[in-house]
Amino acid sequence: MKRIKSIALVFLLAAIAISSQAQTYTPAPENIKARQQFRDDKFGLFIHWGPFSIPGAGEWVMNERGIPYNNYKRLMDFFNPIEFNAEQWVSMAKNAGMKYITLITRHHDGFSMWDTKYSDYNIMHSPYKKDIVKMMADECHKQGIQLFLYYSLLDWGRDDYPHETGKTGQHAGRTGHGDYASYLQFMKNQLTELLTNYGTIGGIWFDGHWDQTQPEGAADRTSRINWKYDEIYGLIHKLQPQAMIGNNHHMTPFAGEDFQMFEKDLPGENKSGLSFQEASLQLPVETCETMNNSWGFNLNDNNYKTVKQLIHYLVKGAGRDVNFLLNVGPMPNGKIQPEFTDTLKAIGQWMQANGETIYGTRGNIYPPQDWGVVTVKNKTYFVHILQPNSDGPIFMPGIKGKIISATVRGGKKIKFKQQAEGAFLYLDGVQPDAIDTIIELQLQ
Ligand code: FHN
Repeated sequence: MKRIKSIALVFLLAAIAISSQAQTYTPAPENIKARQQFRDDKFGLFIHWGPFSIPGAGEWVMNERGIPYNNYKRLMDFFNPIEFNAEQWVSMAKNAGMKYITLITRHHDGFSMWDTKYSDYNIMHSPYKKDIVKMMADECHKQGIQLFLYYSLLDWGRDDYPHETGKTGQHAGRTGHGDYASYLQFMKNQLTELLTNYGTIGGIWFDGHWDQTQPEGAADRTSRINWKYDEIYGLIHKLQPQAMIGNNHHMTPFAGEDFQMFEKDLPGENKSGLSFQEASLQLPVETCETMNNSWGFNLNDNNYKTVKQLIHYLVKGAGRDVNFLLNVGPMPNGKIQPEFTDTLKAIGQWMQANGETIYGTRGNIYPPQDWGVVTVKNKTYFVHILQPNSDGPIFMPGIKGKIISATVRGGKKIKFKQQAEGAFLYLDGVQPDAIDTIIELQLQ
């Protein structure tokens, strides 16, 4: 009896130690530095790619069409992206003005895009037989751009994933019981590979937590399983302390996370129905969005966003201190469709000319207005006029600090008037820019 009591006490103390460890996570100095860098970088490329690209119907095709896993898995035998060229993808991102890339390493269909020892359902067993994560990591390191890795917590194929309580993947044909201890060990093994064999990693982008919760917006969003994030996050921070952890659970950040993400919304909006959460005031924030309406390659989706729409999203994000992760879904042969590459090129040209008003700036210093947003660097306010309302002046209510000059970017000085309730910027004779008229205010 005494022995049982002391064993129970040991377990209790271990549990307290683990949970207090999670709650008292102190990011390493290199992680704090990485967060600042991330805030400065502002713009990244998201890549949704894998055998799911083959049917050309988006990355949820298995689930949406109710394809049993054993049939779906055959896609691996046709995944042979001989046109893939890591150098071209990374250059394309850099030329678009992007400072990091977030690559799918394993999406919900469970296919691993690297040479993993822990699952046979991986790129080395496809006809391509080359480690895509390695090629991308090497190229990113060569070209000096950060690589983040997307990793799905949810798996539509594995028997040990707790599928009985999952919302999706119910037509996969699994009959056995989930076993989270086994699945957790599998994820830890794979994450160890990703954080050991591919050099410095910018961060891990988790997705799929929502598979085990009530729908978005429900009052109770507690998870049906204990994911043991303290173990997962602890492992990542131990292996690469600078690597930033984000989890697309669409909730307030959990202990141990280093950035927060929104999906298809800026904080404060909820057009997607996925964004009921408040934006974190402590952690860097990112939002991701698609070029058309799909993440993975979709033959039937021509709803392309315009260059102007995407630049506006980027600028509005920067004004709110939010990074923009813009997605492409490459084709199964490894090429990226021209509609995407053309748009990225045009965004890159804009960033070339105006990146100074975005990179390294901070937002949320001056609140968004109907006409646009303000990004700030030291004593310079970049006033981004995205929707010039009328011929009248731009009014900046409640602006703090004394304005000493106002200049159209790359052009002439303009008149302004500052009084107790705010400042007026007079745009008389200023030709509005088709995308963004930027006024630089110098403050004392
Ligand atoms: O189900 C995924 C989806 O396929 C895609 O990866 C997006 C990207 O944010 N996240 C999930 C939906 O929330």
